[in-house]
Amino acid sequence: MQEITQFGRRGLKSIIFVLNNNGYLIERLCKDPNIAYNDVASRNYSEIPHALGCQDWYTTCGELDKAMDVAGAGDVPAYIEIVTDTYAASPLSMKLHENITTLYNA
Ligand SMILES: Cc1ncc(C[n+]2csc(CCOP(=O)(O)OP(=O)(O)O)c2C)c(N)n1
Repeated sequence: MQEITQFGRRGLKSIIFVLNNNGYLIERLCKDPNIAYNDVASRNYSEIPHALGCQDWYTTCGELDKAMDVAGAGDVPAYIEIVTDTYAASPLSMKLHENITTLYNA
């Protein structure tokens, strides 16, 4: 997160994507997915660039197509939060989860 300060300080037109899945997905998949210690408290991620001194950044947790258009134009730095389902996982991650008993017993 500290690097965002440097991006702002140097005036770089960065594009940052934050994937917000509400917690530690890979840890969820290694045991009971519902264990509460893998939940992360809700944060106002889109306010982070401003809090870190970045001026005039485009920040959004809104509609993705519009965000991609703005970011693609390249005129301003962009900070785009993408909220996914808490349990949305790649096929490979799901294979790990499905075989967790075998892995732990190995
Ligand atoms: C400094 C540190 N603390 C704790 C861990 C243990 N750990 C491994 S993966 C993980 C969760 C990863 O969550 P995130 O980066 O949000 O990715 P996700 O699995 O949700 O896609 C944690 C806490 C670690 N690897 N490093």
